[in-house]
Amino acid sequence: MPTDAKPLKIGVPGRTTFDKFVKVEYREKPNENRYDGFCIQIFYKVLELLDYDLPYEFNPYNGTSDEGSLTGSCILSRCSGVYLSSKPSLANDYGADASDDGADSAGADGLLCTSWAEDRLFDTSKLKMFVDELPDMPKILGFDVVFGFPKPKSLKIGMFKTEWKFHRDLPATPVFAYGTSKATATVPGPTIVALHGVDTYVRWKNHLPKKHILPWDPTIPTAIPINMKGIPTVVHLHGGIHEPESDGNAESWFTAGFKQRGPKWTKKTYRYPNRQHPGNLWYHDHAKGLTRVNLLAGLIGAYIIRHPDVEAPLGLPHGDEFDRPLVVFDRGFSDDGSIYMNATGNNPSIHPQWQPEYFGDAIIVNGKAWPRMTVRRRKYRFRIINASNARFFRFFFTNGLGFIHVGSDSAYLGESAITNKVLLGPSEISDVVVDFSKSMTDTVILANDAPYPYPSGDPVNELNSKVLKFVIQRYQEFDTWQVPKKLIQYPSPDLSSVSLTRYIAMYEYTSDVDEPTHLYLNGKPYEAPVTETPKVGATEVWNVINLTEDNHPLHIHLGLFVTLDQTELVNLEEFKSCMTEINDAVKCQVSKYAVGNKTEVPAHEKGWKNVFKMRPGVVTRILVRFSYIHSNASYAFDATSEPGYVYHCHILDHEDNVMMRPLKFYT
Ligand SMILES: [Cu+2]
Repeated sequence: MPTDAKPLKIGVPGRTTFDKFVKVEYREKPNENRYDGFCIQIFYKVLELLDYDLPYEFNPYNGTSDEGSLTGSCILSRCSGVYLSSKPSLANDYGADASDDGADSAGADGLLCTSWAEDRLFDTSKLKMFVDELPDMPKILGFDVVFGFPKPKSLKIGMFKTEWKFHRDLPATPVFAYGTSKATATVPGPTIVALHGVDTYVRWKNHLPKKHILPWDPTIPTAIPINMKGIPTVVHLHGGIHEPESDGNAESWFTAGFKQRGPKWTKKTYRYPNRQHPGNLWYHDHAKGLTRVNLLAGLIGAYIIRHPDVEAPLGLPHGDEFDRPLVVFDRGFSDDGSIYMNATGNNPSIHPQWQPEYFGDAIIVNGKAWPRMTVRRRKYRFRIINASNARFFRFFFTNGLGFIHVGSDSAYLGESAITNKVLLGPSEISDVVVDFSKSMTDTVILANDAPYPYPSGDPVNELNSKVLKFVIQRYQEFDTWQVPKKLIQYPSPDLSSVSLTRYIAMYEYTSDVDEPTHLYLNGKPYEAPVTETPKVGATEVWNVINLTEDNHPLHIHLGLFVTLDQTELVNLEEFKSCMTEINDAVKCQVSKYAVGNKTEVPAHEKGWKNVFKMRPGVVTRILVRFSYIHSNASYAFDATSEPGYVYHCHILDHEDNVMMRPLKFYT
């Protein structure tokens, strides 16, 4: 307990007697990077822990409580650390084992967020690998066909709390899952198949309960509904080119029945016009400060835009049997089968729960841990989505079989490319063809050797180095499918049309004990006024300067980009200290430092992408286009409306705290 801590009694406003008390101790250390709602959020967190129902509407934003006068003291205090000090009986109420949590003395019975019962981490090595068949998620068509003509379709897709079997020998896991009903909801959710040029409307419906199944952290900027009733969610279609109102802005969240809505909520039914190039997208939650926990809980699904006129002539493997999405992510489990998430932050006195990266040892493909798939001895197409929070995968086949790349993220490549390894950062998509007729063996394991965190973290182990086993049938099959060298040609990036050059610097901040506390883009919190304001239709160059030690997969909403070059910074510490001081790449003479080794962009990443892995200590130059890449035409909707878009790191733990900035368009 810090020496400058002061006790603060809180209770439930509006009640004259409190049947439960907690004491929150806090430090009066203003932290400019935090924002005003901080203590209110702590307050709500405590109430959640105590399972309180507030008796009447209490507005945390104007602090009008008459009793307990919590808000006044909170706003004054600007806490930077919160400790829960309780009567012994209270600890029993929510299962915290105070002696275990590392809180140090001075009457602190436990850190606030260790009060989640921390079940013991299940030993995943007990799970036998390759015993569950690889599932195919249910498919939902995003269009109707009337008298032979495709027509727009309206879908209703819910988010449900249900249970999911991640492995034959693991108890059923409580999850949040997308589906058309609770009974049919799956993790990942159904694959939506849309048609180019035909609108798909989706009403995303939140049927989630009042409380989250995972520990979240109120000390990072987080969507918190009034009275803590409900779980904020909002769906983003990753890779979609659509209006801002349908983009799933982090502050457009809503709770069950749309009862509560975030400050930037606009509408119930989202419109996906599907006017863009064909390819692979995925939908997932994007609620402010809850993205990492909502995705961990299971709110993930694939979305494919097909354009038969353009795609059929390619002759790639097709049909449900031979063209399969593979949604891959890592999870840890508790003994009771629930998803394990470390409930104690790496800097618990600053963020009780937040950790800079989530990793689990079990590798899940289409909802099963280390599944197996029996394949015929011929070509298959796999649309591989890395839906992990923070884990990079470097996939390879244990028998040397190769990958023939046809697409990257949402777009086809201009030319197919062959590799033996595929490095995918969180949220990246690789669209590959695998020719099992070339296999010298009858079984092969899709494996992973990416250190975590990437690139300089731990090496993979026995568990997280395995992904999926293919059992290949003996008989060679006749196979007319092919992978042409030339795929789909889009207008190439044109440097002469660049209207603006931007500098985007990535910063990580650490505590006294040298543990990450938060990460920012351009040294700014998400709430700071928008600084990236491109014109609709513009082509811009962004110099992304990674001043951290991690690789960050940067994702831009709406726009697609081509990576031009990657150049190492020399005298990095000198440049970094200038940037830390004045946060201005031009004044710090970035061009003087960006003169080191250049890394070639691999052939399979040379196309139009919406995520790129920003290497540490490197300036990555990308050419971003804010128009349709297949036609260069301007968007078929108003991209300038509220609430705008965002761009962010797709390591979800970074995105939540808060490596994300607004992106607003003008004409
Ligand atoms: Cu990051």
